[in-house]
Amino acid sequence: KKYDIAVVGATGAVGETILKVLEERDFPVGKLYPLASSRSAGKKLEFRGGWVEIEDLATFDFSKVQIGLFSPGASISREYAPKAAAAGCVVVDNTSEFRYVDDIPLVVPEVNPQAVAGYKTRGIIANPNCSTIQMLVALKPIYDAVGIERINVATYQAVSGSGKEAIEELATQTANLLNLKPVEVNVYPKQIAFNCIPQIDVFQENGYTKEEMKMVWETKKIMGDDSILVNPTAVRVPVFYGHSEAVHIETKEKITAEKAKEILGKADGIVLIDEHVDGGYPTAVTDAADTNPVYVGRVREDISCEKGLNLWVVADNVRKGAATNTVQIAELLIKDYL
Ligand code: A2P
Ligand code: 11C
Repeated sequence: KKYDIAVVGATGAVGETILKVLEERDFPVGKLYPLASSRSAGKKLEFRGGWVEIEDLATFDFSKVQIGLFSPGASISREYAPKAAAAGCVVVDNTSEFRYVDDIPLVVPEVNPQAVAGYKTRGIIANPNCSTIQMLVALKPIYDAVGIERINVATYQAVSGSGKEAIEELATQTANLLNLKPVEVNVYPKQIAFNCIPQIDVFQENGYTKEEMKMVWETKKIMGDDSILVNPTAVRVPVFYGHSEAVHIETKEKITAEKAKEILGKADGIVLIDEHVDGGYPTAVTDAADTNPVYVGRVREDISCEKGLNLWVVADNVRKGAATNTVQIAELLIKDYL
């Protein structure tokens, strides 16, 4: 059986990767409708060796498709995802718009695949934030084994998380600085080339940024456990693709690093790289970029805390953090529901 699919935001950093992942995973696509703004309508893009014309989201009839994979930005999803769902299209939405709505499921296939069933109420499934997805893929096997009380996490996030303009900003600033030219700052509040910025998304009333609070809210919802405490610091770094995270957890029962590695080494979606030698750990650029797994390394018992465990977690934010997770959700939908 084949499914007609709309990819909304098909010209964006995530949309383009969704198209690639659909091809790579041989998703049973019948007719593909790439949708974007009127600026892109009429242009063509390549899919499975042929050329497909981009259509204008504003005038698209969603009754023509069974599944819509959305990543056009929150305000556009707010307007069009409910319209698509009302036309009978099941929406998997990558934006933050619907993640905290009670009757809309928020799904990481390795963590809470059963939640997909909740799509029936509103016709929409939300895809979590990239930094939450990779952290929870890494922590779920440990949570299942010994429970987790508290997560302390510092992120090192790539510019591709902010879309194509940000990718260009890092490239241009870097080239200008190396050529002794002045830099222009547009996308980020400060220079990103050769720098680290401790702000991702807007500030909230409590002094945390929205990216940080997303990790708090989404962890509780996806794990189905309101008691998990999360203390995040989210930092933008001059990396193009791949978010890294230093994750420090306190478990309910003590787990040794050795046992944790044994469990992680067998878990779905995880590649464990953990040797105590130079380079015996994963990094964003050399391991994760342009691949689908979540990589874990530097697994250590916390020397300052009895039930503490430390991990280094890396994944391609545009793939597992967005496009791949979206396509995996669509795979669960067609396997069990559509
Ligand atoms: P377009 O290229 O036509 O502007 P990114 O996050 O990488 O910047 O990508 C955003 C994606 O969302 C692009 O595909 C972009 O299409 C699409 N998009 C932005 N605004 C709209 C809109 N008003 N209607 C439909 N698609 C939009
Ligand atoms: C970033 N996490 O790296 C953001 C990008 O909520 O889907 C994804 C924003 C979101 O900037």
